[in-house]
Amino acid sequence: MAALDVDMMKIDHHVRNLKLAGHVGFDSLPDQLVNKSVQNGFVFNIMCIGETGLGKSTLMDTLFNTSFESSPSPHTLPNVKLKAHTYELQESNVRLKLTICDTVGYGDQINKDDSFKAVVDYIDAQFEAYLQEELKIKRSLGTCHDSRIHICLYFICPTGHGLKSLDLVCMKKLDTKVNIVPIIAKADTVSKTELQRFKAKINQELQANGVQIYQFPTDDETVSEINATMNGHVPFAVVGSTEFVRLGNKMVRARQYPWGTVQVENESHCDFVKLREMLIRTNMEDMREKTHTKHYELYRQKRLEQMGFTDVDSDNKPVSFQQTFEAKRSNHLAELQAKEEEVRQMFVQRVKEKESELKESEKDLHAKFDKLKKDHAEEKRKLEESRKKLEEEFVEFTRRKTQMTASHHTLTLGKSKKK
Ligand SMILES: Nc1nc2c(ncn2[C@@H]2O[C@H](COP(=O)(O)OP(=O)(O)OP(=O)(O)O)[C@@H](O)[C@H]2O)c(=O)[nH]1
Ligand SMILES: [Mg+2]
Repeated sequence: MAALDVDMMKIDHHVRNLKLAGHVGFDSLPDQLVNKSVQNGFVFNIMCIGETGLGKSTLMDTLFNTSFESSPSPHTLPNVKLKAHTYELQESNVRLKLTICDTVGYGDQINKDDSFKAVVDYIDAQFEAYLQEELKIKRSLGTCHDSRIHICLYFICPTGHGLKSLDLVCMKKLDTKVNIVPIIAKADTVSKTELQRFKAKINQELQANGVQIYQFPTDDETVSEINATMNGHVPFAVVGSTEFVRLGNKMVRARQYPWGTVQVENESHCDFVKLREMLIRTNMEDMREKTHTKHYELYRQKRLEQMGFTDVDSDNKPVSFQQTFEAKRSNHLAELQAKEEEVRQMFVQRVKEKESELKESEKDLHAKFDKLKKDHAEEKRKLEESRKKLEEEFVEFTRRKTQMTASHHTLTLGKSKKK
């Protein structure tokens, strides 16, 4: 390891500019990259957060111009769940592995304190799965399915009054974990003038609460102008539909009402086209990249720090992975030894306690035995005494009896002489 460090220090890092004498061919690198990406296909994961029946599934069908065949959710679930489905889509020769993750039962509970928790846990679980794959010795990041959420479409209820507290709490919890794009759902239910006020109110509330929503990037000059304009239209007011009406010689997605028709793709009717343009046609790659370089990076950094890894020590000197590992290993060993010592001490203490308990009971037993012995001797002595007394009494009795018998005999003899 030390030898390697010394060798690396000898490398001259000075870079010189050289001119090529002719065509070499590495100018095809961007094309090679495109070919490779097309061959591998792309992955994109969308999360839809919104109350039950707010038009999440309809909007996904509208956005990808297909039918994902979802079933409506009940309003009576005791807690929020997340449901993810993955689809393979193809447009021209580009394959897209699309995962749509839906909240089920969001905002339906009386106590909404934990509604966002399931969402946060789900996003973290996808990051954790990727991190665990990255930390393996044999990694298969290229082939394993990347399930990290690239965009979170937050469906705002078209009340016209601003955001609900659940909306703010949830978006605040998520803004460091995922690219949030808030949208006003079922925008055909809000009038044109109301909508402008509603949008302004939402933006002001987001700002006042410090919620960082996803900004379409303006650093790439090919899209900077359109993205900057679109940033000014957020939150997009969208309408979704699974029904089609004939417009000229074309069938278009629309919602029909007794007083007229809302055309989903008509920019004067709603912002659906803007949303599709921003999410799918212009910034899909940016959202994939931001997820990896910003949100995942933050998660990874926090987790590695939690595990005890660090880039620099307390003196701001670089610490290598191996040093951290060795420090952690010796810490762990020291902890183990301390634990072992503690267990040993506890064992010795327990043995001592048990020993003194046994000694105590042995002493008790001895005392009891001595007392019994003494009692027994006392009893024996008393019995001996009574026996002696009885014997004496018996001797006395026998003596008296003999005496009595003798005197009775003399008396009888005297009487018979008189006759
Ligand atoms: N007015 C109006 N109604 C809509 C819109 N989008 C969907 N709907 C209607 O709202 C109802 C619910 O739509 P879904 O797409 O099933 O809503 P969801 O959010 O997926 O519902 P769950 O999955 O059950 O939570 C359906 O009757 C749709 O036709 C919209 O943009 N405007
Ligand atoms: Mg649905």
